[in-house]
Formats: sequence, C-alpha cells, structure tokens
Amino acid sequence: MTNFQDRLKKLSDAHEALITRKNSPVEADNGIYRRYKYPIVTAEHTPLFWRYDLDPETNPYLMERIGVNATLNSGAIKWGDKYVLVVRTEGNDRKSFFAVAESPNGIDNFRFWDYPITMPEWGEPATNVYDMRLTAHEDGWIYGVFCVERKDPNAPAGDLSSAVASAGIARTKDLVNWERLPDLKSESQQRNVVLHPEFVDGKYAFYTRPQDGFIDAGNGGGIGWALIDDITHAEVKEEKIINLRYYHTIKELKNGEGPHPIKTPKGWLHLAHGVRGCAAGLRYVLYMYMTELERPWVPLAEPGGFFMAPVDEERVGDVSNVLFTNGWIADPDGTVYIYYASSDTRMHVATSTIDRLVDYCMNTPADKLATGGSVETLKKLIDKNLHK
Ligand code: M1P
Repeated sequence: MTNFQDRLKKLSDAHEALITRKNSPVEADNGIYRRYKYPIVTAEHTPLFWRYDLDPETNPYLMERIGVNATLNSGAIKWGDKYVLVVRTEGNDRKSFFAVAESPNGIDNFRFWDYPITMPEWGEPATNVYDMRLTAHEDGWIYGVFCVERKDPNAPAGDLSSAVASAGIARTKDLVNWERLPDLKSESQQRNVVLHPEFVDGKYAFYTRPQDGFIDAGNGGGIGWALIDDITHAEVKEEKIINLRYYHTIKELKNGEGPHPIKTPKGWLHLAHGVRGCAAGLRYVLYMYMTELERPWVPLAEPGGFFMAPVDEERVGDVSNVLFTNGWIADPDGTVYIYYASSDTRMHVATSTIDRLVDYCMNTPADKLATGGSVETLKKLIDKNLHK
C-alpha cells in the first residue's frame, strides 16, 4: 500500500469508528433528564470527502483542504423513523452553513448526508446563516427559521464587526430543496425566531427576540410573540413580550426561545436559553417554562433557575461556558430527545419524557427574585420533609 492509501485507510477507519461508536446514558441522574457519555455530532463527524481532496494526483500528502471548525446549534425533526438534525456547521473560515445528519436512534450513529443544504438567498446575500429552528407546520410545510447576518451598512468606517441580524424563512417538503421566503420584517433586529407549529386565530405565530444591537439585547425585554397574516411576506406588526428578563437571574442579559414548544395536555412545554454576564464573560444556560394550551402566549409556570448548565468538557470550546439549544424531538411514546450544543463547538443529547418535563415545570419552585424568597422556598421543603 502506498503512503497515501495507508493514510486514507487509517483516516477512514477512525472516522467510521467515531460515527458508529455506541452512546450510553451517564450515571449521574437528577430524575429530570439524562445526559449521554459522548457528544453526538462533532467536526470530526463531517465526511472525509468534505475535508480532503481524495485524489493522490492533486493531494499527494492527503492534507485537509477545507477545515470544519465546529458543529453546533442544530434544528431537529423526526423524519420517518430517523432522528434528523439540521446542523449549524462552521468552517475554519467562520462561515456557517446547514447540513443534515441523521441517526437511527437519536443518540448515536449520526451520519451526514452527502451534500450540505444549498439555501437560496433572499435580498442582499447573507454573510452568515445559523441556528435553524425546524417546524412541521399544520399547513403541510416544514419551515426552517434561522438567523441571517449581514454587515451593518451604517457601521462607522473601520468598524468591521457590527452586523445586522434578521430572521430568514425557508420551507421544504424533503429537507433537500428549500424555497426561500422573504426575511421576517421587523422594526428591531431579530435572532432566535421560532415558528409555532399551529395556526393561532387563523394566523402564523412566531416567538421572537427583539434586540437593539447584535450583542446587546438592550430594550428588547425578552422572548416576544407576534401573529403574522401572510407567511410569504411575514411582518411583525405587533409584538408582546411573553417571557421577561429579570435582574439577577439566569436570563438577566438575554434570553431566546429554543426549538418550538411541545404540545402536552397540560399546556405548551418551552425550552429556552438564558444569558448572564460575569467576570468570565457571558454564561449561557438552558431553562424551561410552560404556557397555556389554548393561549400559547400566556405564561403558566416557570421553574426558578436553570434546567441545564455547562458541565465538564461542555464548559470549554470556541465560546466557552455556553449551552444552547434549538432542537428537540418528542416521540409518540413520550420520550423527549433534547439536542444541545456546548460552548459553540459540538452537539450533545439528553433524554427525558413529556411527563417528567411537565412535572418539572409545574412543581419546581419559581424564582422569587431575591435571596429572602429563595430561603423561604427552601425552608418550606425542609419543613415538609422533616415534619410531615
Ligand atoms: O455564542 C453563544 C450564542 O450567541 C448567540 O445567541 P444569542 O443571540 O442569544 O446571544 C448566537 O450567536 C448563538 O448562535 C450562539 O450559540
């Protein structure tokens, strides 16, 4: 065997071993969800034929030609009997694109489809696209709503960082061919926009996240709710904040809806991220809340504090101290697969059930927003346990 063939075999064997590695839940278990031992999709999961020119004539050293830096914030959907992620795949050049990876069981054996998604442009071509939320809407389409980023045309000369963020909308029937619709029209910048799966009062409903600037949520008070007349010319005319940010909480600085909420007999289950600032930078954690079944914009319950926060290797990566989610899948048997990214670098799964998550939301004490309230809440549980 030549050096080239020898090296190619080693690379291929290692890649196949990584993809087919069995995953299993970890021991530590809080009764709410279970984490899994291995990340489910990493940059190394991307096909070798994306990264290497496999022709010994043009690449005699079998060098990597196109680097993949990270696989993160993925939308999720059950596709036949497969668990499918639309993975935000980021190249070494810092540009993200969308690529589909599917698994037979939702916890391991994620394999990328041969080609990434070719997302049609709308308006001025995007500099970057990321964080797609997938919604199989009752109108029969599968929608992908994602962040579209372009350089701020009003940035002062020399400012090469300021960006304008808006929500891109595309729809598909096969996850391969996408019809791009006009971006969501909104007075504020938007990221973390999510389409609700059902019509509400005959209209499309969006969870929004209005913000003043790219980094600064500013006056955007939290997660918003807006009804849209025409999805092919979507425009936010009125937006109400349904999940607020508060001082000295896990979502003091920013928050954003994760995937679209799951419908349960007790209400809609929401998964979101909250951000606070500290000496180490921004800290992103996941939290949950519920809204009414008939009025999905009306708050029902919200446990205090975070649902999941970065632990162990999750804490370190391209943007450390970050958990982010924009995909989950609820199976008919009630199992919920929560897909989350750690530190903007790799994808993980945690599993739970609808019953457990509803119980968690309804019966975990709410944040009373001050230390005195936290102590009262704790004493109530101690009393119940010690003096029943
Ligand atoms: O780097 C952490 C996250 O930052 C942004 O989230 P948000 O808009 O809530 O601040 C997004 O760029 C997200 O992709 C990223 O994971």
